[in-house]
Formats: sequence, C-alpha cells, structure tokens
Amino acid sequence: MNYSVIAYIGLGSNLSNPIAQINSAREVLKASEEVTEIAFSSLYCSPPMGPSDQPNYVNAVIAISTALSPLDLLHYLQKIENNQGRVRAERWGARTLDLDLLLYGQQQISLPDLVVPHVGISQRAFVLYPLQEIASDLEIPFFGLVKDLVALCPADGLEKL
Ligand code: ROI
Repeated sequence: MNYSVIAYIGLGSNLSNPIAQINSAREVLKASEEVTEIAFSSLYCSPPMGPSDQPNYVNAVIAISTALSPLDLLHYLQKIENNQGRVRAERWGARTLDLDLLLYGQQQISLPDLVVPHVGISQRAFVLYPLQEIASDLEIPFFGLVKDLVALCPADGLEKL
C-alpha cells in the first residue's frame, strides 16, 4: 500500500451541459474507493483559452487524497473522461470533460505522458482562482505560492457561477 498524497485536479468542460459534466465527474471521484475528496472549489465560467470559436468553459478544482500512483491516477482520470464521452479531437478545441492532474503532493514529474505540476498551472486564471479558493497557502513546486501567482494573474473574464 502506498502512502496517501494530496493531489489537485482541474476540471473543465464546454460541451453537453458543462455544469452537469463537472458535477458528474465530481460524483464519480467521490464514489471511488481510491479517492477521498478533501475540498471542491466553486464553479467558474471562463472564456476559452485557445480558439475563440467555441463555447465558454465551466471550470473547477478538486483536492483529493489518494494512494494511487501518479500514472494510475492519470489513467483513472482518463477513464472518467472517456466514460463521459470525451473524444480526443482538435488540440485546444471544445471538450465534454477535461480532468487535468495539476499537482501530486510536492512531486515534480516529467514523463512522456505526464508533467506535474501541470504546464499551464502558473498562468491560467481558470486554474489559479479556483485553486486559491481551496488552497491559498499552497506551494506549487518550482512556481511558488498559489496566492502570489494569483496576484500576478489577470482574471481574464473569469466569473464565479
Ligand atoms: N479554456 C478555458 N477557459 N478553460 C479550460 O478548461 C480550457 N481547457 C483547454 C483549452 C482548450 C486550452 N482552453 C480552455 O484545454
């Protein structure tokens, strides 16, 4: 049995009833024996980063504790995405559900399929603002404190729902 770590996961959706997609992913995670929910942010509406000819996104961040390894957690998240109709199509295009492994304890991971902390974490309002709500004093390895990063990050049209 591995020791449990606290991991943070970013949730995003802009297709097929995004609020329901995010809530459903949360329920799946909560029901999982491998994962315990520690905190869940508010839901936020955000304009798309990337091509602008797609709907606005709903975003949130969940903190969990888990004994799954980083790759097992990644694969588990991918399974949830697939079960909710995720089709891997255009890069930066619209999606029914995105579950991004943002942080895994204080580990820095650089594998072909998994980079943690997540690449966009230090600059994306739709990640940092919900993260601040549940973990303002958290230190992101390499990047610094969440609250300091938020202070440098324009809200970019992000709105709490
Ligand atoms: N833009 C926003 N606002 N929210 C997201 O979750 C999101 N996810 C993505 C891309 C396409 C980069 N843009 C996004 O994967």
